[in-house]
Amino acid sequence: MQGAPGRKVAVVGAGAVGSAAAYALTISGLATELLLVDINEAKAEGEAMDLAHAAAFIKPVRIYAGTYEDCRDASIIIFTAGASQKPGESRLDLLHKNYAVLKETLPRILRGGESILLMVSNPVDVLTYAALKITGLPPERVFGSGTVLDSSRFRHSLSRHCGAAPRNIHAYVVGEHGDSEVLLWSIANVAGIGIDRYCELAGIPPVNRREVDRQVRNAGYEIISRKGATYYAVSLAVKRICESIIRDENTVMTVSGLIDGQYGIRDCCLSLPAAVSSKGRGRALELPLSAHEEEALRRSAEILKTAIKEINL
Ligand code: 6V0
Repeated sequence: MQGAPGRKVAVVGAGAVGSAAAYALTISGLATELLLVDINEAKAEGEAMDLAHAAAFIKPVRIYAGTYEDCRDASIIIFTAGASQKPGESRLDLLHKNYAVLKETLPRILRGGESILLMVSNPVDVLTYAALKITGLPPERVFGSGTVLDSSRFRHSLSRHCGAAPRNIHAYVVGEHGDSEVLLWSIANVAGIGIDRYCELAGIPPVNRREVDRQVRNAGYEIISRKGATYYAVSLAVKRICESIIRDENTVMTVSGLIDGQYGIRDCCLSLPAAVSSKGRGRALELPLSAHEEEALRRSAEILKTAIKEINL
């Protein structure tokens, strides 16, 4: 059975994140063909079988395990292969291991074609930059899940404090998906009303910014110290990005991609809000930030550029 054109999604790395993303995509009905690839072929096969056996409960989708080369005609390739953080490790600590995996596999996965490459493996910003250099693809077709997850964590915290639905909260985390990320308090709002004003109107105490910042920034570490890995929320972030691509939504999300001059930053990948459509990631939006936020964003970019230098691209 052949999938309808444009709806084949490949997941490289069938570990915790890759298989959870495949599960989210299976339930979503977005893909007509779902390919899983892992260096551990048995693992990819087992995951594919387990998902495919949901056939009677889901929309038609061909789910199977395959090779790197089978990815080439996919409309979206989700890259989740490589090492994950162990307790106490930062995302940047994974750089050398995961860059080696990327360098070895990407030339086999992509050869010309029209695929969009969605990077998830960490450190996602540096690996997105590396993937751009290795593939030579246009920047709109190579981007990372970036701080889409972190922005959701920010909205979750604000939602709980404000007693408002997360979808009524607009709040972005930008910069590195990692320790130097920047929570944009200056533009965070509930239904168009600034956070502090909203709390005043609702008769609730102001948000403890320092505490929310700490929770959002450390969320990954907190989960890893308890259960060893994080995969459910990120896999739904990945599914949401795929949805915006497949349905050509132009949903604005903080995906990570090449920055070409915004805030004076160039030649590195980091997250800023950008519209995601069937063409991929649109140009990053240059939002009005406070001086303090701009400075923190530039610092985050410097940290990422230093990491990029470490891998001699
Ligand atoms: P995991 O469960 O160890 O799975 C990784 C998988 O990659 C394993 O099944 C490996 O066999 C496979 N793999 C290793 N080398 C290769 C190769 N050369 N070719 C194909 N497959 C290979 O890790 P997990 O799934 O938890 O994490 C995967 C990556 O996602 C890590 O780098 C995490 O740090 C990263 N995450 C990124 C997040 C984000 O928001 N961007 C969030 C959580 C995790």
